[in-house]
Amino acid sequence: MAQNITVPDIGDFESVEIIEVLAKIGDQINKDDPIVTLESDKSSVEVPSPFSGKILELNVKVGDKVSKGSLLAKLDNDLPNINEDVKVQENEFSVDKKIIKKREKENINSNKVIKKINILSLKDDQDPVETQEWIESLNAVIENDGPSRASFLLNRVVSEAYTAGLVLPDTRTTPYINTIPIELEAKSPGDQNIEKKIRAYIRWNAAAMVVRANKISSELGGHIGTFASAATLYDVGMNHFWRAKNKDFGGDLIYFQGHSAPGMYARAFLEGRLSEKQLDKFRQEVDSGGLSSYPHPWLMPKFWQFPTVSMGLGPIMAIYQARFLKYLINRGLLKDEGRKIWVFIGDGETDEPESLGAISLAAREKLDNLIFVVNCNLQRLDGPVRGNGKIIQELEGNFRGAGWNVLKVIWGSYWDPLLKADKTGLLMKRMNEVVDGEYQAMKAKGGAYVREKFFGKYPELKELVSSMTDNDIWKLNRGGHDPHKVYAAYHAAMQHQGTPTVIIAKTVKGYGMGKSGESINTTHQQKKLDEQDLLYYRDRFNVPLTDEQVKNIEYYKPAENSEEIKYLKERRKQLGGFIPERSSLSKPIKAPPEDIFESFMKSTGEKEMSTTMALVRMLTNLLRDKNVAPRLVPIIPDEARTFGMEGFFRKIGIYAHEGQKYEPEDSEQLSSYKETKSGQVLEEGITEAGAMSSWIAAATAYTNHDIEMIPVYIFYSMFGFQRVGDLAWAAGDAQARGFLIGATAGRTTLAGEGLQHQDGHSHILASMIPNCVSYDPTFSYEMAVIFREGLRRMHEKNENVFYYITAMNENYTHPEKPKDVDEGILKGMYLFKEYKNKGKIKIQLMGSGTILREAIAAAKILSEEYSVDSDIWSVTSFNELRKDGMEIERRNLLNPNDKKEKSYIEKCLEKKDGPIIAVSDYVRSFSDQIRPYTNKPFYSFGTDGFGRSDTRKNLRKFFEVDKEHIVAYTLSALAKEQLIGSDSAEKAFKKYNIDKKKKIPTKL
Ligand SMILES: Cc1ncc(C[n+]2csc(CCOP(=O)(O)OP(=O)(O)O)c2C)c(N)n1
Ligand SMILES: [Mg+2]
Repeated sequence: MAQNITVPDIGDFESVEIIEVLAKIGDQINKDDPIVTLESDKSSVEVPSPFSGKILELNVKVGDKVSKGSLLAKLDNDLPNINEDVKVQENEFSVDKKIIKKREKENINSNKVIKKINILSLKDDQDPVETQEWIESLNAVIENDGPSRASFLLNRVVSEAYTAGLVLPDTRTTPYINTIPIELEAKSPGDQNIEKKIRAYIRWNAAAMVVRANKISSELGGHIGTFASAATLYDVGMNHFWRAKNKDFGGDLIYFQGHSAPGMYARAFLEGRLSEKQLDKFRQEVDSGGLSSYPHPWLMPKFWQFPTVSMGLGPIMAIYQARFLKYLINRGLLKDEGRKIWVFIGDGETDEPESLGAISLAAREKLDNLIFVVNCNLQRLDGPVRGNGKIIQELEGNFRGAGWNVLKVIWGSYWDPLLKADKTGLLMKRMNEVVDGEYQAMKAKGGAYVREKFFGKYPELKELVSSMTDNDIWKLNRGGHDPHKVYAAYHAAMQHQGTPTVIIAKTVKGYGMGKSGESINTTHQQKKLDEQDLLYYRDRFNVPLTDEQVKNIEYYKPAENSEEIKYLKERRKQLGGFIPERSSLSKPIKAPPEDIFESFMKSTGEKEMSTTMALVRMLTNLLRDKNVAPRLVPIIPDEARTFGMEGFFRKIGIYAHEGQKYEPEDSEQLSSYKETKSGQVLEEGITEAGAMSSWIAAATAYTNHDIEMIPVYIFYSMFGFQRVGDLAWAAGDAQARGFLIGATAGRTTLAGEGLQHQDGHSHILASMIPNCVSYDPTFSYEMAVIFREGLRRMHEKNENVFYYITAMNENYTHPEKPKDVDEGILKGMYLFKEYKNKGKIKIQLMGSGTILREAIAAAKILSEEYSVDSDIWSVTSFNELRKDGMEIERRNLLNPNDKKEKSYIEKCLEKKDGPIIAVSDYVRSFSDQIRPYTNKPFYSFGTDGFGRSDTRKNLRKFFEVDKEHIVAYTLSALAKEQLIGSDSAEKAFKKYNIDKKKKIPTKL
C-alpha cells in the first residue's frame, strides 16, 4: 500500500529549505532512515521516514521550501517492517549475567545480619525506663520481622511526626563512631604480619625518597606527612581490592591523591617496577628517567593515569569518569565487568567547589561503580582550618544529603573494648563533642594529655581508662590507620549497589613522624628529617635498617625471595597486575571518506549560514559514517538549540540511564526531546566543569577503556578556557584526544550578550596548552578541512593532541574553497585573495574569524578608492603560526653556521610587499604573536577591553575593527611607513566620523 511521507511538525518554522535528499526512487528504506535534510536559518535536521518500505516517488528536490504537511515522498510499505525483523538486541553487552549473579551472591543481605540496638541510658534521658521499652520493641521487630520492617516503622513514625508538626531529629549526621558495627565487619583474609611489614617498608622508602631529594637541593620539595597519614588506606586497596587492567578485565581506575605520589613510587620500587636509581631522581625530571612530583601522565605516560594534584579536579573528573563508564556500557560499547572507580582526596581538598560540586549527579545517576575515600587527617596546609568543627560530620551531612552511601571509619580496633564497656553512652557523647582542633592537638601531645583532656572531662570516662597506661591511651588508634577497619569498609563499599559510596576515614597527618611532624601544624611542609627523626621513624615501624644505614638514608628492599616481596607480588598477581599503569589497546578509527565533507567545499551561493551551523551539519553527516558514528560523543552543557543541535535529540537520543519516564511536551515535533538509555548525546545541564570532565573521560577512553571515542564538546567560548582552564590543562596532561568547540565566539560577534559573554581571549588561553591545536576559521570549507584533519590526526593516527576550534553564530555566505589551500588552512594562513590591478602600493592584510570579512571589505575600499592593493590572508590560526615561527627561530639560533631556515610565515610573505595589517575579533596579542617572524612593519588591531552589548556593526566600530577603521588605520600606517602622505588617512578619519578623542577601549 502506498503511504505518503510528509514533513512533520517542525516547531515555529515555515518554509524551510531542503538542503539534501537522502533517498532515491526504488530505495528500500527502514523506519527512521532519513529522507531529506531541512535547514532553517539556525539549524539543520533530518526528516526520518515513519515507515519502512520502498520509495515509489520523491516529491521534492534540493532547494525546495517546505512546511509542516508538505509531501516529501511516497512509499510502498507492503513489505514486512525490516526494522522490527532485524531488531538488534539493544545493549547486547550491557549486562554480563555472570557478574550480576556473582554480585547478587556477594551482596550482603542486610536482612540477615544486623546488630541489635544497645540500650544505653543516656545522662540527659528524662525517662530511661520508657526509652528502654521503645528500644526493646524495636529490637523485637528486628528479631522477628527483620531490619526492613524496623526501618519501615521508623520511617512511618518520622513521617507521622512530621505531619503532626513535631520538631524532627536532625538525621543528616550519625553519631561520631564507625558506621559498620564490629559484628558486621568483614574480616581481611590477608596475613596481617606481613602486610604490616610491607607497609612499614613502603612508608620508609617514601619518606627516604623525599629526604634524599632534598639533600640534593631543598628546592626540590616534596611531602612526607600526607602519605604517612594515608599509607594504610592505599595498602589495603593494593593488597585486596584494586584489580588491574589485563586481557581479561578492564581494570579498576584509581585516582590517587596528588601529593601522596611518593607512596606509590615506594610501592612500585618493592614491586620491582622502579629502580633505586629512579627513586633517587624523584622530582628531577629534566634529564629523562626522573619521577614526577605528582601524578602526571604526560611526564610518566606508562605509569600515571590521572592528573589529580590540582585539588578538586580529581574528584569531579572521577565522578564523570564513573558516569562515562556507565554510558559506554549502556550504549553497548563496553561489557559490564563490575569495574570500580576509586578516588582519594584529602579533607582539605573537599573545600574546592569542584570536589563536592558534582556529588548529587553521582547519586542521581546511581553510580555504584564509584567509591570516594576522604582522608580526614583534620589538617590542610597550615593546620586544621576549621578547628572548631568536625570535618567528618560535615562531610557525612553533605554526602548523605546528596544520596550517597556513607561509611565512616573513625576509630581503630583499640577503641572497640572501650566502646563496648561504655554503658552510659558517655564515651560516644564525648567523641561527639570534641572538635577537630582538639583532636589534632591530642595526637601531637601524647597519652597523658589525652587522658586529661579527653577522658578527664567526665569522671566516668576517667574511670573507664584508669587501668590503662598513658602509652596504652596513646595507642588508641584512628580508623584510617587500622587495616581491619579499612578492609571492612572497602569490602562493604564493593558490595554496595544503587548509589555511590564515600568512605570517610579519620587519620593523623604525619602519622609516625613523632616530634618532627606528627599532627603538628607544620607537618604539611615537612620534607626534611634529621638523624634523630629518621631513627625514630625506623623504630616506630620496625624497619630492619642499622643506625648507619638510617644515617645514610638507605632504601629498604627485602630480597626477591623474602616472604614480604613474594606476598606483595602474589597479591598483585591475584588482582591481575600492577597499579597504577597506563596503556592503550584501542584501535584507530578509520577517517571518513572525503565526500562526507564535499558539500562544505562548495559556495553557499546566496545562502547565509554560520560556521556553527556548518559544523553541526558536518556532525550530522558524520553520523552517517559507520566507523565514526558510534564513537561520536556530542557534549552540550548549555542550550543545544542555541547551537542548532536540537536535531540530535531524536536522531541519536540524549543519554539517560533510566530512559524516558515521561511523554515530552514536544513529542509531536520532529526535534522532540528524547531521552534513552542508549542515547548518545550528553546533555549535561549547566555545568561547564562537569561537561569538561565528561569530555576528558571520553577523550581518554582510548587508554582507560581501550576504546577510541570522539568527544565533541560545544560551549559558549567565553565559558570554556576562561571558566575551566585548569581542567583543560589537566586534559593536556592526560593526553586527551577530541574536539572543543568554542561556539558563539568573538567579542563583537555575539553581539547583544555583553561583557561577560563576549570572548576576545579564549585563543590566547588555548595557546598556552602545548598539545592544544587551535583554529579560528571564517568559512565553512576551512572548518571542514580543519575538522577532517583533526579526525585523522587524533583518531586515526592517534596523535596525542586536542583541537580547539571557534565557531560563530553570525550568518553570512561562504565562498567556494580556493584551489590548493588545504595545507595553508592547516598551517595557519593562506592567500585568500589578491588585489593587484590598481595601486602601486600594497599591504599584507591578515584576518581571522568573522573579522576577516571586514578585512575583505576594507581591501575592496582600499583598492577602489585609495589605490592601495592588498594580499588578503585568511589566518586560520595565529597560534599555529606562532608555534612554527618559534621552532624555526630556535633552530636557526642554535645553528648559526647553517643556512637559515624559513618559517611558514616567512615563506608565505617572502615575495610579498608592504606592511602587515592584522585584524581579529580577539585581543591584539592574539595576532601580535606572529610579529617577530614577519620581518615587516606590523600593525595589529583587535578587541582589547571589556565587551558590551550592541549591534555587531556598532561593536566593531567601538573596538575599531570594522572595515572603516581598517581602511583609515591602514592609510595612517602607510603614511607612517612613508609610503603615502598623511592626508589620505586624515580624510578617511573624517569621512568615517572616527572620533580621535574617544579613549582606547581598554579604558572604557
Ligand atoms: C588547586 C590547588 N590549590 C592548592 C594546592 C596546594 N596544596 C597542595 S596539598 C594542599 C593541602 C591539602 O590538604 P588535604 O587535602 O587535607 O590533604 P592532606 O595532605 O592533608 O592529606 C594544598 C593546599 C593544590 N595542589 N591545588
Ligand atoms: Mg588533610
